[in-house]
Amino acid sequence: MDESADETPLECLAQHGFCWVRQTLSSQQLDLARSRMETILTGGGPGVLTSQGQPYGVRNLLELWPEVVELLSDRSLLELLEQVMGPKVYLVRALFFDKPPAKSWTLPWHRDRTIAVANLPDFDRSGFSNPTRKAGILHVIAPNDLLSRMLTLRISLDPMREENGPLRVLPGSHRQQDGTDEDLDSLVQSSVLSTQCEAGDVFVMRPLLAHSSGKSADNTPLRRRVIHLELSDEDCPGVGVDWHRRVPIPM
Ligand SMILES: O=C(O)CCC(=O)C(=O)O
Repeated sequence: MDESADETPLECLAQHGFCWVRQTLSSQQLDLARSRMETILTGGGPGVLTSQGQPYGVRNLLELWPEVVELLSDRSLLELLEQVMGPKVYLVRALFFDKPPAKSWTLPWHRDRTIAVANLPDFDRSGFSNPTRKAGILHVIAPNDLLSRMLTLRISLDPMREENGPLRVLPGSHRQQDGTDEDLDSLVQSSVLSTQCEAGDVFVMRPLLAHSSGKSADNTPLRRRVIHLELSDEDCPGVGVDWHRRVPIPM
């Protein structure tokens, strides 16, 4: 299920719902990403998430830093994207998460089902549901057939260890996509995988892979910064619906 197993990244993604592409960022790209994120976090404004005055995330990163797409330049990563999605791939939403050492947070088991859209679909006929606004941007729950073809890339800007609140996943759960998030609690048995990586590694996952987020240890000095990029090969998410943002990935 990781590089030690006898599986290619492509096989791992199909079978388990995720794979790793290691060391995709140069040290200059890492420095740039960390410094851009610091400027955005300290600048505040719509989309910057705070808890007790401490910024810990950004919702609308594509508005604030559309050039984030330029971080996707590693050949093996782009080849994998092309193998999975074809020659035309769009970045359709970008988020950022930090876990500041003294202000860690957790998330329960869930699948990512919301996408950012420019206009409301015809809910009666389209398979979309639950419109909400997040940081002023329209979001809807998307149908499984769209979500199951999308990919999320999580670029780590710090090493991720057990002590700084790693992402946990249920391998293979992207194939049981009809269950509710409540059902996931019963699936959480011995199969939970706690992910670990170095700065610059990219975790490639299907949005319907069940995942949760652990809490950092009380005394850790480590932050845990992740740029989260959602990709689709669709020009628009459904008939009569447009993506809120759609940035082509230079392949
Ligand atoms: O970054 C994390 O640990 C979790 C984030 C998450 O669950 C999500 O993006 O849906």
